[in-house]
Amino acid sequence: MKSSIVVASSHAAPEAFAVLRGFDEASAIAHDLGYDGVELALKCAEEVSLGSISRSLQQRGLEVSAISTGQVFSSCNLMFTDGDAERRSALLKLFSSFIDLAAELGCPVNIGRVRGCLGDGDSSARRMNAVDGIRKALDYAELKGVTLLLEPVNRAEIDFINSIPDAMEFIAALDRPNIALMPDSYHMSIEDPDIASALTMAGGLVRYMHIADSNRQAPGKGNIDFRGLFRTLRSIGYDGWCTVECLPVPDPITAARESVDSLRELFRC
Ligand code: LER
Ligand code: MN
Repeated sequence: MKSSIVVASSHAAPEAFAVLRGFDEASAIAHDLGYDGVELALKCAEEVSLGSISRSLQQRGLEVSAISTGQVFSSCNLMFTDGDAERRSALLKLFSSFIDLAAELGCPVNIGRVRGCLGDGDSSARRMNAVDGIRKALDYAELKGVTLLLEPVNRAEIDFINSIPDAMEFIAALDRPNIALMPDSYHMSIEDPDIASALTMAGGLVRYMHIADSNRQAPGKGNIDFRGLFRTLRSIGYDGWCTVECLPVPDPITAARESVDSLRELFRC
């Protein structure tokens, strides 16, 4: 397995859920702490320049594990369920540029909160908007050789696709080959009553992991049984990225250091 950490621009709001901020400084810290890669949390693809980010990472021997897109929801208020066709097409345009960047960097793109909310009343039209929009994004991504990763997110943040079974059902409805699952241990600790059996049920659909403890702090600071979780990951043949997405407490560098120290031990256990 490989370790990665979420990084965002120095202007990113707390809702970006990035541990480190400022792409170049963050890459230097990730490298010094011994991470294998960074996840770029972006509001739009233009936040980074392909040339300079590639140089900055290559110099340090780091990979980009994924592009994540939560700020498109939390800062730009765009979402696939939106009832407004113009806003949906603005989102698709923005997503296409993430896919172009991901094709260059050789990484997947996440769909977290950006799938959107359903709200009250009849939700079938909003759900269908999400199916249609995400299928269009998947078709474009397939042309570019990119995989999209659907992340279940707990009900306090979004009212649509909260648990592993919700995400598996939605992935089946999408009926496309280039979509897989990005479980987040923090969200699972809220929504999936038994983390081990949910991961076992998902099996080969699991292609990426977000790691934070039950209080969204570094692994080991809450009450998730991470040894059990990693045993389960190995039992389903998972050998991919484990990306730290914890709160930057007591400060970003301490959180990043404690997390990678835990991951190193968990990779061995
Ligand atoms: C949000 O809680 C989260 O976990 C992100 O990775 C998805 O937007
Ligand atoms: Mn996450």
